[in-house]
Amino acid sequence: MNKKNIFALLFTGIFLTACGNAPTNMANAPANTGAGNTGTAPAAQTLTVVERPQGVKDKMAARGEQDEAKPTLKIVEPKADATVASSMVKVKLELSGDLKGYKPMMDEATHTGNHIHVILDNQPYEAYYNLGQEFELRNVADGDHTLRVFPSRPWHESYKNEGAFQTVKFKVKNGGGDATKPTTTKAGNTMANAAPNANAAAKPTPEGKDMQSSTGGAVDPKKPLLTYSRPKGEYKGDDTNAVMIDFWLENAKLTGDGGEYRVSYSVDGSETKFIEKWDPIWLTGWTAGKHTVKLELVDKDGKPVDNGGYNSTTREITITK
Ligand SMILES: [Cu+2]
Repeated sequence: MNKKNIFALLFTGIFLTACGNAPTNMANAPANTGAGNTGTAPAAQTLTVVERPQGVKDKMAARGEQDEAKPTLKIVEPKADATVASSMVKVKLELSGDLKGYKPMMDEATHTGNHIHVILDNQPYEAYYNLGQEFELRNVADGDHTLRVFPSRPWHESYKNEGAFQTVKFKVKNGGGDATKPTTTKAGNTMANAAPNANAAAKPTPEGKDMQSSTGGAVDPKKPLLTYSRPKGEYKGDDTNAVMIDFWLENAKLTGDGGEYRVSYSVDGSETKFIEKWDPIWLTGWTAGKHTVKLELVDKDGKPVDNGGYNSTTREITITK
């Protein structure tokens, strides 16, 4: 087990402790009897799988055939097995395939649009909109790294066609990156930067993000690989009604698709459930507060299938009602 897994387990443990008063009061207890609970621990919740929300169906209909596109990506930079002598790693992608009008681009009015999910190591993805300009992974720690990319829709559902998902390994050496010292060389994340500024318009600041300190797992790209994509971050308003679980699968077919694997999910450490077809699912019934979502690739018998630690991932999300 690597450090990341240990951390995830520890984190889950802390979370459970925080929401149960007695050791026997597990997160899937029928009622939250913890009258003394204070702070941000969420109330007991019952999650239910619901069909694709009407709002998403409407968006799909409005997009026409674009939703049937088969976008493919190529990672131009960093090159596979490259050594980068900088903590700022530029990602350059080429999009092709049967696009049917699919084009990553942020709509400045709604701050949504088609985009690429960019994942360094097993960190949460970053959204990348303008492929005409490189995406900057900033403050990347020295060491071996894994990059994963795949195209996504405005509501963050990934395209799942062959060639959509790409991955490379690379190394940062003498990059000077240090997680305790945020980089000062560039402006921050431009995704929220919609300010009409003459200079910015002439040469927009590249999209990018200060990365957490991490290194790549010992991933075998030929073995079954589960990539956690959604849910992520904070959900507000209508977005809290149904939260999508979405992931990418490489070299693994689920039982419902004629294969031998399943994806298990567990929210807040409660009962493990299984996804048997490679499609997103939507869960309703979320209570306000922080929640953990764990996705894991398992075999027919429910046993975890490891690949460099990436096939079991736990993320924290926040539901704001
Ligand atoms: Cu997204």
